[in-house]
Amino acid sequence: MSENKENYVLYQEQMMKTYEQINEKWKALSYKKAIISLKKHPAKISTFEEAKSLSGVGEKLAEKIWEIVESGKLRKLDELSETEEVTSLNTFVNVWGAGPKTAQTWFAQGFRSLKDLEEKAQLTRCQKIGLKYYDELIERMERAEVQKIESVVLTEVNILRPGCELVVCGSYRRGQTTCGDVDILITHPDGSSHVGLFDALIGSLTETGFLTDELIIAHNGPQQKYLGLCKLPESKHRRIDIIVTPHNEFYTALVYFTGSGHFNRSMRHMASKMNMSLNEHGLYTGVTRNNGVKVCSGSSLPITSEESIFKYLGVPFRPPEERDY
Ligand code: DCP
Ligand code: MG
Ligand code: MN
Repeated sequence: MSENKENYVLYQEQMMKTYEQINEKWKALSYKKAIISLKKHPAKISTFEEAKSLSGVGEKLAEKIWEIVESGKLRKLDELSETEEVTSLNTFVNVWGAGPKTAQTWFAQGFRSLKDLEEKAQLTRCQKIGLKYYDELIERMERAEVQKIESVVLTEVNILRPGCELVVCGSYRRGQTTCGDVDILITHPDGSSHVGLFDALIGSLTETGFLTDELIIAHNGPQQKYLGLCKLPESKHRRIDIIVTPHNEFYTALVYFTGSGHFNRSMRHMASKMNMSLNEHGLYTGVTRNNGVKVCSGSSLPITSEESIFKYLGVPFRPPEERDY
């Protein structure tokens, strides 16, 4: 498999995603098969026959691959992207609280625009918030703004519980130049002083008007999670996620919350191959699975740093900036 993806692989991937989006499962699947063959193929496609000879690639797909090789474009993809269905679905999935399924349902109900949703759709409480701030939330923010938001939260944490540790995770920690939201992880190194902090913190940050809209508050084992919106006086509404964790789960929570999602999946996959299991709460050994289903949850390993997680998994340490895929 080559490192640089050929154009024809990229375009075929876009075709697959577009067909998935509009629920054309069979078409999506045929692209998926072709992509697998193309990736396995050792050489660049240089003739139409070569494309056609690949397993899973029939006449029609071969023509598309050949069109991309020859012209660098795929008209069908451009056509599809301009359809009302694809443009509506792309708009709808960006409403916070709506996924691909909801977007498809809205389209099937005849809705085409945000105005349609506002006037006619049955929206959940979260989706209403998502719609209200649609234009603001679609924008990513600069790192400098993330830092300002961090300092507002840190100041409050220091007032409520001096000695807490606070880390901004997510795309910010991975070094991206812009961030979709602010992901804040908080713990207290003494192992117990985090108790009660979550409610107090969310309470006072809401009272000051910094937190403007609550989306979800979740209890995830001993970790507490706030998903909502915040706003600096000079700026737009931004998405913020705050997790408070006991210190014994801090490093696994840190790896989880730093991501990327793809990186997390590959770490979990490596763990499962070693009869271990990794999640935001811990790393467990001696895990037994039956057809991928956990039968015995194993025992949790002592984790004292991010490095120790990599070590147990037998993989070289990767700093956050190298976890961006
Ligand atoms: N995460 C995960 N699985 C999920 C959701 C999140 O593993 N279903 C982890 C990995 C993410 C991290 O949490 O990197 C933060 O989630 P975000 O949705 O905030 O994603 P990012 O911060 O990576 O990107 P963005 O800049 O879009 O916020
Ligand atoms: Mg984020
Ligand atoms: Mn987030």
